[in-house]
Amino acid sequence: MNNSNLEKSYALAKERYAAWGVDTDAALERLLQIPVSIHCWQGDDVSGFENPEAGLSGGILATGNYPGRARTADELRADAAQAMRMIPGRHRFSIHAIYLEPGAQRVERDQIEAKHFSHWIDWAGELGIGLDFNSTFFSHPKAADGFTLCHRDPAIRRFWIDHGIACRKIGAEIGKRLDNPCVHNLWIPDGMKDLTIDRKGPRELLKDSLDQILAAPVDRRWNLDSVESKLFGIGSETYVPGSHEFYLGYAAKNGTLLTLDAGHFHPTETLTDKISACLCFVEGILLHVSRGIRWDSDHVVILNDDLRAIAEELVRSAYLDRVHLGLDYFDASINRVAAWTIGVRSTLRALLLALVEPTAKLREAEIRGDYTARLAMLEEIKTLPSGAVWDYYCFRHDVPVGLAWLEEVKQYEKDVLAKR
Ligand code: RNT
Ligand code: ZN
Repeated sequence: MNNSNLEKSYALAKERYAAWGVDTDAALERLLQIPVSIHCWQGDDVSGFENPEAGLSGGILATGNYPGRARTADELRADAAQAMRMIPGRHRFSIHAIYLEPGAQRVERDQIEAKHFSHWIDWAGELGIGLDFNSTFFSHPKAADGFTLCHRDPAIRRFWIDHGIACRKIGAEIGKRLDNPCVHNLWIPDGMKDLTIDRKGPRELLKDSLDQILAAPVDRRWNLDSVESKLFGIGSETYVPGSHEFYLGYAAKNGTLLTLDAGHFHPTETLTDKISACLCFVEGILLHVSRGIRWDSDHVVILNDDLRAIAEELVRSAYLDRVHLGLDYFDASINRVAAWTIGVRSTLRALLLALVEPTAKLREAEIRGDYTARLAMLEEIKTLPSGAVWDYYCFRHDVPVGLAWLEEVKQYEKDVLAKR
């Protein structure tokens, strides 16, 4: 589509929305202010650079063998930058502790420091984006038996506590150096495959481990800790000490953020209804937007009802200042740069749809008790010309409009990925 058609389509769309009392210009300005934390691990199937041959453990799984996986931090940064060139707006990037660049010497996870991530910090600084951090409690010999912070062996538990402390310090240093607070997420794979006798013991150990991690003096202005629950994992089907109740209680009591991952609940449970419930008791939430198919399969996020409902909840309830929006999926069966692009663009489109919703009208109908009008309007607005608004947004922010981005990815695949 040429530029003048894009602008004409937008002008018509703007008029249609105005008739519903919606200001699309204001919606687009708001959208530009919302950062999405893009997860690094889509780019290399959660391998990292500590010991990429070690293989992914912890009951999470990247399936597929599409060529072109990033094998070095430079490759990963180049791929992510390519994806960001196709995503409107300025976002954040989320790295894991195993994405360190220690140089010639191997550095153990309880010894890592911000200097091992200095390339990442410099890169983020150059791009003018914030960085988020994740401690890595998996893909390591000391996690091989399925326990880390809940380990009964005090030496192993100590090792992982020290890892958590090291990561919080790194988070604070990242935040300070970028002048942009870093969200540090903590997820552990601990759990039992089969019938479990002692459900209490590992939870008490986990609570004590977390208390020790949080007791380390770390500047809360620059590092925001968040704890992530899970219902089950592969190999921890029967019992996971870090369950939702556990972490909801922990976060509420200790003032941390709470991470809600879309794939970490029973398949009929959605994040949408948890956000307002949890925010009555915790200061803030980190979302791991993901898409589980039958299990926590971490498929690429798409613009489906679940994603739309999350975005609607954030916008309708004005939670965007208390919710950090992050992505968590990894698909190795398609072009990885495309996987990033699709997921982030879909997330932004979901936010846009929520921002151009005539929420005031819907709310009035609900308060009046006119549920007929509420349902009728909700159906009617589904086909308002939001596509024209989105295209205009991409055009205005110098990223490919429509499927044009795919051509760029194909070219990048030919020029860069295929040569790996
Ligand atoms: C695992 C958790 C966790 C990881 C990433 C790699 O089930 O969702 O967030 O996916 O940290
Ligand atoms: Zn997650």
